[in-house]
Amino acid sequence: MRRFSFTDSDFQAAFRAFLDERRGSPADVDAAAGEVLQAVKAHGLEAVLDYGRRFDKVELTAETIRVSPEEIEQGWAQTPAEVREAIAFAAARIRAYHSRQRPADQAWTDEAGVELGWRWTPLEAVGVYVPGGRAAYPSTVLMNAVPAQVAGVDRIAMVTPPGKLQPAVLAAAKEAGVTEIWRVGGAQAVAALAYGAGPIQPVDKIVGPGNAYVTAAKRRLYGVVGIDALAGPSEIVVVADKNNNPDWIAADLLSQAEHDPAAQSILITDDQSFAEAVERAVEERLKTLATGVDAAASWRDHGAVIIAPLDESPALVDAIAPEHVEFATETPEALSDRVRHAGAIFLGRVTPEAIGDYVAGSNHVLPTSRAARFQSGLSIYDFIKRTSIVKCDAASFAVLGPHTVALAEAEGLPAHALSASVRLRSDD
Ligand code: HSO
Ligand code: ZN
Repeated sequence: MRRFSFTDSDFQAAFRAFLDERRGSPADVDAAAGEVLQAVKAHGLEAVLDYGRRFDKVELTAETIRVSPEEIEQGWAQTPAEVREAIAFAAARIRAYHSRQRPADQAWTDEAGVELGWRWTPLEAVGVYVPGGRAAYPSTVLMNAVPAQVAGVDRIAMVTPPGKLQPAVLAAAKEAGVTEIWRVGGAQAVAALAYGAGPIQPVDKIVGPGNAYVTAAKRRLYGVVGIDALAGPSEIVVVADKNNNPDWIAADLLSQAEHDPAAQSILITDDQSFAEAVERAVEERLKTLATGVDAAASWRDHGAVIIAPLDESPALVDAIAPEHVEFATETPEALSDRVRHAGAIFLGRVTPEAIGDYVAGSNHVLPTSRAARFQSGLSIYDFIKRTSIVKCDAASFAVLGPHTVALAEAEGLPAHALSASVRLRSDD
């Protein structure tokens, strides 16, 4: 953990250097992902099954690679009732929040008499990557699949690494109405979704977080398919005054640190002794946290405490452009309204970021690694697209046609000019 003080003469440079430090992702991942993509493109299902054998130590076939409807039902049945209830509660809230994002089509006639507008249509087929192991989060299934469903996507195909499927992940899939689930992970899963492989039909866009190989594969396949943002390690900034319980703030910092040793948690406060109390509380909690090893590594290597006037916090947050920021102060909006670059903002002392991870209804797939400067969190806009619509009549074409001819000739494109001029002439 690094300590910074806003009043230090070298603060700006030191803080910038800290933000520029790389987190995670070894360099050779990209080439390895590229090889996997080539193999799946060339050999389809055979390559996918072969990677399953080599990387995941499983023997699958064209039949067993798909999770059966009975298994999904079993997962639901094996999930404790209170978890099932929470999944249903979260799904309903995510559905409600994202339903409000649905934009209207537009149609109007402008002053030249041209009929103009646009129409939104859903994507046909979307793949959702769900990581295996500890990061197999039922909440992530909901955060990806529910907005796709709200958008009206026809087919949602989920992929997840082979091995014991967590019942709660299957329960979340069932709640979200996902019935197509494939046992394939890593870059080969992304390739199978993009190119198709045996029974796995290709999709139009791939969303969902994954490890460095999955992210590298998505980056490479952009263009063959659409992708969502490139997921990086989780981040949180907590802006807190001294009237907070240090233990609560410590828990918030740890809530993102526990995701990944490369995660980043930053406290901004104006009170030195409060900062020290939070640091002590973090150390205390780390002693017993089941995820303590990862959380401690994240806090040690990438954590920071910044002592600064709270009035400076919006500018500091903008410089960090974090995935999440909490304002645990008396009048949080006074500061948060001045923030421009953040994936999600959590206001007040009783709105921990974890609420947003699960049940607020807002999406927890958010821009990381300073992408909040140019990107929003996952929404229904990731699953719809806009088609523009234009209609001229003879009168409005007479207004637009000559300008089209002029620009086409200026661009040296005579056929363009012709397709306007023939119509202008035929009208006289
Ligand atoms: N905070 C994570 C999402 C998540 N949290 C899933 C818990 N489960 C995104 O940065
Ligand atoms: Zn989280």
